[in-house]
Amino acid sequence: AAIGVFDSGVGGLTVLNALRVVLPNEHLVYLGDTARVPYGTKSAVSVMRYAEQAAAALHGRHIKAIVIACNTVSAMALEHLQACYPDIPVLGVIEPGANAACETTRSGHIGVIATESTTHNQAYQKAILERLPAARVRAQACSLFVALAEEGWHKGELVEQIVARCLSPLLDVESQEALDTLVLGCTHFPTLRHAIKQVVGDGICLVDSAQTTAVVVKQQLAKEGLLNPGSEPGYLTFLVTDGPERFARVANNFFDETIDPAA
Ligand code: DGN
Repeated sequence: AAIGVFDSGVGGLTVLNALRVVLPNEHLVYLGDTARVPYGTKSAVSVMRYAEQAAAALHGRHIKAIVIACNTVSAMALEHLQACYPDIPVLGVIEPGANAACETTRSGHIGVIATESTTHNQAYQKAILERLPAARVRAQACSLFVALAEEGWHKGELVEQIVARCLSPLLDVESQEALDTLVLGCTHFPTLRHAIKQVVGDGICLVDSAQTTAVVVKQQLAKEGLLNPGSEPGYLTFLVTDGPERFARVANNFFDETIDPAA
């Protein structure tokens, strides 16, 4: 059986990339809810309903696990989906990201950048403080990065200027302690990693929740005896709720393999 992966659109492809590297023999079915993206500015009630529908569509394909490859959905609907599907592992991106941040930080001063909904919901802040009660977490919504990433504006002077402007409330060291760790708490942000690193400098470690999630998925499948025993490369299936051509085109900015819009 395959692993079902879903996101509001193309962003979850950064998680899919990481899953391909860590689990090359697993079959993966990716669902992008392109008809309703972005989720990052929608209410919790709507995100919950969208998540239920996406998970039901994947579950109908007899998958063995669900990976919520979206920070906004993980923040709002992880527990709900786990309760809906107690028969299979349902994993999100927030806990692995929060864990990695706690392992990375030395000073305990952690920044989180995400969509408006994720920062407002405080899921990262809560998950980090549960593990590291002495941590000081500052979160900043950077919704503009989503548009930059989708347009393929990943680096260069102009992108760095925008990144610097958006991150300035987190980086202002006159009025607060300097951060030593910054969590990329939105699926789109790993594509801007280079520009973000240029702006924050060497003193701040970036934590990519896509990478850490893939490792946790592997550990969980191994624990439950669900890993594919074969050594053949796993197949990829893509499902979208709207605009397969646009999905395939924008996916080039996120995914290391080429997607055939007709497939
Ligand atoms: N996938 C969303 C997230 O990780 O929060 C970002 C895209 C969106 O829906 N705005």
